[in-house]
Amino acid sequence: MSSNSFGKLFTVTTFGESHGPAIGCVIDGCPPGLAISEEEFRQDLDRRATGKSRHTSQRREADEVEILSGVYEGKTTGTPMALLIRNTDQRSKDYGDIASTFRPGHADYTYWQKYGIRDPRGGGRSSARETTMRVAAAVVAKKWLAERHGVRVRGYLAQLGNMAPAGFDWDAVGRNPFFWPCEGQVRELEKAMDALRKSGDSVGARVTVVAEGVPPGWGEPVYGKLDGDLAAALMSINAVKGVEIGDGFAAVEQRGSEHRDEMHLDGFTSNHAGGILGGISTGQAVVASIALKPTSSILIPGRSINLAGEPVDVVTKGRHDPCVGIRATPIAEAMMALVLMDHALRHRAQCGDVGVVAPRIP
Ligand code: EPS
Repeated sequence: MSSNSFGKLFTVTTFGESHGPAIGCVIDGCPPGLAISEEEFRQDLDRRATGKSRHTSQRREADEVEILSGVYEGKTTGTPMALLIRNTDQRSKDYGDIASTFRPGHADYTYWQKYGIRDPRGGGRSSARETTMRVAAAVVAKKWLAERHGVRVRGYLAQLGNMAPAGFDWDAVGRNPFFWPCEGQVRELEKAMDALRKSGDSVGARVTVVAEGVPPGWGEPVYGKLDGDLAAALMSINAVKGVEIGDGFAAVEQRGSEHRDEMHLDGFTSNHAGGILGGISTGQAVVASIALKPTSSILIPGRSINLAGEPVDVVTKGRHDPCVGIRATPIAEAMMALVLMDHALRHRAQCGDVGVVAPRIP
């Protein structure tokens, strides 16, 4: 089976299942000389992890990264970096019933139809546990992008069900378990999530991710557009059903005179394009949003079928997230960073000699 790798020059391959002994990734193409230690993975892995608040899955994983290769005396060597995280808190008995039924709205059914065999424990390969390794790989990418280009990638929860932020403060995002940019609403979110959890149901969410400091020129027309690669990378995150770049679908109702970002020698007047024109970065912030569906593993019985082809009611036991979007912010940041890293190297390979071309809008 292929398609567990992505990127052309900064290539990430992930492997592992939610209830297997370990998950891991191999990063190939990391530039040599980047200082990196196992401790540096801690912060982002903790931001993404389960069991950090009552509003997410209560599975408790240590998520300790072991660097198996590609680093010598604290620096990347340019050879493949293998990262490993051992699974320690699997509770596979929760999935006893799922082995012979299909959760409505879950990949259970399509994996079965495709392969004729599946690991039902914790969703196996289709589990959001896999995103741990994306976040780990992106720690390397984020560090290189920041050091080499001053790029900063950060995200926030832009909608939870029908609730939208009433204000915006980047500093607030890191101070609550929702990655919510308006501190005054956190209590309200907690109440909504408590009620949702008690009801046994789930809800969708929207996450926005912003990369500042991206220079103009990254992205390759026509089949390697920066927005095309970003859309594919973001869409590959579990539960994602929609991706927008910049104004996205709001552009449908806009006029050209409104949507275009006017240029002055001292800056752009707006950023409806989300920092990408013709598949190439403009130098403005790259902005993307994702829509995440409500978790399909819920306590409310749903009609389905079993392996014997009989109608059944399915109730999912286990330690599930009532809103997967709550933990998706670091994952979306990771996918943005990995795509940018790949494109930074691709731009350097083909156009590194072009240098800065005048005029340039700051
Ligand atoms: C998940 C189901 C839960 C989550 C898991 C994602 O797993 P389990 O049923 O095994 O407890 O805890 O998330 C993680 C373990 C993680 O690290 O993100 C699912 O069905 O996708």
